[in-house]
Parts: sequence; structure tokens; C-alpha cells
Amino acid sequence: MPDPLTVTGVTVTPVAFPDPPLLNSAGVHQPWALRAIVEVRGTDGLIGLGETYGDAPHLALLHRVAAGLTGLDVFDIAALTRHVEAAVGAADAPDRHGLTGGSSTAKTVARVLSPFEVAFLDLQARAIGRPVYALLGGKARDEVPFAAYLFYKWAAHPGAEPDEWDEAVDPDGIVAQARKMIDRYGFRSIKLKGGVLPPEEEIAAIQALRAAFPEHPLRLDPNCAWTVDTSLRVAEQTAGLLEYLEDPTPGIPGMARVAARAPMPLATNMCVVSFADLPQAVAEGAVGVVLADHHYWGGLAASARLASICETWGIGLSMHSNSHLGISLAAMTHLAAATPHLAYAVDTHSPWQCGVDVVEAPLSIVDGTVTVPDTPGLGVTLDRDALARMHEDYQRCGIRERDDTAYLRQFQPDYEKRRPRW
Ligand code: GKR
Ligand code: MG
Repeated sequence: MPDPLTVTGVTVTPVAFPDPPLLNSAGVHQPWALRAIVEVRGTDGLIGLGETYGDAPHLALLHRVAAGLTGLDVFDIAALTRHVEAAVGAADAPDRHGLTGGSSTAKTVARVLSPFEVAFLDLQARAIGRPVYALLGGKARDEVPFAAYLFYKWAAHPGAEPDEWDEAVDPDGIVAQARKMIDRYGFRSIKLKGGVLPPEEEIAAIQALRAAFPEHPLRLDPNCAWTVDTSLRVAEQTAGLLEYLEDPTPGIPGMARVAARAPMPLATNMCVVSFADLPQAVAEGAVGVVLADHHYWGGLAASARLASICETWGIGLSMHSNSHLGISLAAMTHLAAATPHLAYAVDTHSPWQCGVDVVEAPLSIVDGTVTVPDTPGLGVTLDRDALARMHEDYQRCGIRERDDTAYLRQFQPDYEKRRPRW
């Protein structure tokens, strides 16, 4: 019997990286996006990596968990889960922007568990010299397709220099952004983040995208900015244009009313965000596609379980993204590689990172896909200089929680987050 591989230490490092002024139904992205990098060291000297949100309440819970992990068997995810449940207790650390569903202790446990589970799997896989996808059931595809994720945006954060992505506040701006992103990365699917302008203007943007990119599947995601009636009107006017319409309206009952008459499937990362949401969503026929996201579904294995449930109930599977770095991109790639049911190109904010990363050689998107790494673990290595720099940026940037609404209010004091708005 070989010696067990146990945890000898855990480090949680908050980092910040520049984020362009991307608009959504909650407000606008702040100048810095926050992440937390989790490193789990094992008795064999190897290190497993995880990445998650960097907001202060979440960070406090990560530190609480990290403090008690030494000595745990790296192959015992059940013990890790029990430890996280005990450390989180009754705490509830929701996302303030509310773009990934509501809050509860169970959801908080899932969010806090995720980066540790990913780091444990990375460590397990490194220890046996196999890629993480091998622990998730094996590789169903060699390349994972990702989608061009377009945003309405300002040219610059107020008072700052313009970023490399230009202003996009109308159909021409959105088409120009799509061209630039597709020229650089070769994406073959397009998602437009909506819920920013009146629906007619967003329909016009979709029509312009269809004219400019006749072959690319299109998605529109207004993050619950519309009433049921508005959603039905938009659905009718975009019939034949969208592969799915994402979270047009709040709540499972509202989504079910839209789904009953919409000509395209409805997708969600807002009304089905935990296992407890699934029975009602299935019973009411509210969604045709669920967006998995290992960061809040409780990790990679839990996301694979979600995939099986969706397959059983005839629900499609796509993948959600928030601002992220290269450890998350690698984790998303391994999950997608090992999930045959994932039929849609995966969302990613990668192009919005503008080249900043915590890993030495980030996986790259070429022809719209990431080639699944066959090297041990997640296949990415921490760049310690970058980690130190990005931690300094975190300390200096003054932002401790993502709050798109409060940031927009600095420039539009009468701005209110209303969902639905139209
Ligand atoms: O980055 O502004 C954003 C997105 O709106 C993100 O926060 C959402 O959670 O991408 C997400 C979505 O699909 O709803
Ligand atoms: Mg969404």
C-alpha cells in the first residue's frame, strides 16, 4: 500500500487584472476584475491549482477553509466537502451583481468548495501523471470550441486611456467588435451580452450580426432585463436567428411562460444555478439549455453530474463564464473535454483579459477552439512573478467586491438596477 498523498499546505492569493468597461443589466465592469488563486501542496512536493472569485466575503471563507486542510488525503474529496461545509457553516456569500443566481448556504458551499476540488483533482492527476480529464471519465473531444462573447462597452473607463477594444454602443460597434474578436481567435459561435439597450436596439444588433456572419450560431443574453411579454416579442422577432435565448426574464415560472411560446430554446445561468433548482425547472419546462459553471456548481465532478441529469431530462448543456484567468480556462477545457453532452461552444471572457494571466503558458484559442492538453494535471503552471505582480495590483486597486451597479452610479447617479427593466 503506497503512502497516502496528503495536503501539506494551502495558499490563497487574491489577484486583480485590468477589465474593460463591459456593460450588462447590472451596470458596468469596474476597472479591475478580482480572482483568488488557490495552491494546494501535497506530500510529494507537487502543487494543485484552483481559481475562483476574489470578492472579500468569498475570500474570507476560502481562508477559513484553507486553514484546516493540512493532513487531508488529496484523494478524499468527500472529506474535503465535509470540511468545507463545516467551515462555511451558515454563511451566505452571494455575488453582488446577481448574474449567477441567488444566494443560499448550499450555493455558498458549492462556490467555496469548487477551487479546492479543482486543486485536489489537479494534484491527483499530477501525482498519477495523467490529465485532469482522465479523472472525469476520459476525453470525449480533442478540441473544445469556445464562443466570441461580445459586450456593449465604452471606449474607456472614465478618465482612463481607451482600451484595445473600442466603443460598442450600436449594431455597427458590435459587428466591428465581433470581426476583431473572430479575426484574432477564429471563433465560430457568437454570444451577445444584452440587457443594456432597449430591446429593439439589441434585436437590430443581432440582425446586423446575422448579416455580417451568416454561418455563426448566435445567442443573446439580457440577464433577465425583460418582462415575459417583452421576452416573447423579442423571441418572435429573432425567430430563426438564435440558437438559444439566455435568461430573458427572471425566475423559473416566468421563463416557463416564455419557453412555452418561444420558437427557440431558452438557456439559463440565472434561474437554474444549483441542483435544488432542477426539479421545478424540469417540471415546468422552463429551460432547454443549462449553462454549467464549475465555479458555482461545486467543482468539476459536480458539473459532470449536472451534465448527466440534463442529458437524462433532454436538456441541452452549455457553459457559462465570468471574468477569469488561465487556471479557470484550463479547468473549463478539461470539463468540456470530458463531457460528451456539452453540445454548445463554451462561453469565455478570455479575450477581455487583454493578455494578462497568472499562468506561464495559457491555453490558447485558435480557430475558435482550445486543444485539450494531454500533460499531467490541468496542464498549466503558475507564473510566480505574474502572481506577485497581480497580487500587488489587488492590494493597490482598492476594489474588494465586484459591484457593477455601484460603479455605474459613479457616472450616472440616477442609475437603478431593475430586472426586468423593459
Ligand atoms: O461579465 O458582465 C459579465 C457577465 O454578464 C457575467 O457576469 C454573467 O454572469 O456571463 C454571464 C452570463 O452569461 O450571464
Ligand atoms: Mg448568462
